[in-house]
Amino acid sequence: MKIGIVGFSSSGKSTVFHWLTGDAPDPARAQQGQVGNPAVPDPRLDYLSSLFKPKKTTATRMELLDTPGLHPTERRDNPRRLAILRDAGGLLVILNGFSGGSLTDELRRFRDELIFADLEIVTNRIDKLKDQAKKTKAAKLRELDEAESALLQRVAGCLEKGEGAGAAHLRPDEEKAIRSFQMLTLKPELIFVNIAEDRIGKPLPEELLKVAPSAIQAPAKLEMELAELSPEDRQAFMQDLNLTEFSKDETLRRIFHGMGQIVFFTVGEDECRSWALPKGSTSPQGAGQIHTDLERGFVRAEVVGYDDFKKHGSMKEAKLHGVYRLEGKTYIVNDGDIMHILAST
Ligand SMILES: Nc1nc2c(ncn2[C@@H]2O[C@H](COP(=O)(O)OP(=O)(O)OP(=O)(O)O)[C@@H](O)[C@H]2O)c(=O)[nH]1
Ligand SMILES: [Mg+2]
Repeated sequence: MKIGIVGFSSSGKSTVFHWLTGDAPDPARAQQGQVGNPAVPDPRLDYLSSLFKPKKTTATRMELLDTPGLHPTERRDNPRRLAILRDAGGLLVILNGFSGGSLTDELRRFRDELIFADLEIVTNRIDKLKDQAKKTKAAKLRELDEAESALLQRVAGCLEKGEGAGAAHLRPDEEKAIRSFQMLTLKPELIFVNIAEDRIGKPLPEELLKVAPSAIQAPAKLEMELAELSPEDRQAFMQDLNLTEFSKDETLRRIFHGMGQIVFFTVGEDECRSWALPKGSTSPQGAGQIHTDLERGFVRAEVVGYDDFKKHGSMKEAKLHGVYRLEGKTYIVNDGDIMHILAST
């Protein structure tokens, strides 16, 4: 899944990108967006790997896209800048927590930019449909255009009120009908506050948590500098700064799950591996992540939850205690499931 790192200019997007991916931002690629692919660290995969001792352990990766910042005052160009996010699966919004401005205000202004960009797309389409209506003679086609137009008017109404398209409470079929517009305000969003050192260990302001309950924070610049030190020096610095845990792994996990993704595992002597899957997916869709043939020929999945497996310590014990089970096509995969797909290919 591609996750866009977004925000106003100089909020620290490239610093966060550098920290999380280990790739230095390349000015030559700043305008079209730079891509990095960090693995999603998971202690559960480490445990499985220590047990099965496979030849290879592979963690699922996510795709982070560093994007050019939005201009806070000259807003006319912002929809064009946001266009590179249209095919992203989610947004990681970076707020500047080191310059002393109001975070809530910054987030509100940023969301307004997304709304504005979506509104531009929707109104352009409505205008086009109006033009088309004048020319279209076939009644059936006109009906279709009118239905689309009515739906878009509803969405535009929300956007004009300063709400995201989600406020239109679209039915699944309606959401499908407007999917091709790749609306920014419908994408999963996670707020990351890039804090200064003096905010370490302090909670985020209540006011911000009211509008972004799952917001996370980290001192990205400091964390990045620490990552470049030797382990001993790092330990000493972290003690001085009251930093208890190196938060990169945790941050990557929060981003991954914040985008509505879960992982399931496959295990064996050859390979232990984590796979990404959108929350709510069925077992054949999970199989499809491994190979399209496995989705097409899906018969059943053998499934055991990670916690159940760990409690019993082996597949054999898990089977004896009835927690290792067979599931069919309608099974909804849980985060941490260990799966073995049975397929006819
Ligand atoms: N003090 C402090 N400075 C930071 C922090 N994060 C970033 N900066 C500085 O802020 C400036 C902008 O950081 P970038 O990471 O380039 O910001 P950006 O959002 O990528 O900026 P644009 O791509 O131009 O929109 C740089 O000079 C950074 O060194 C931080 O946590 N604390
Ligand atoms: Mg940048």
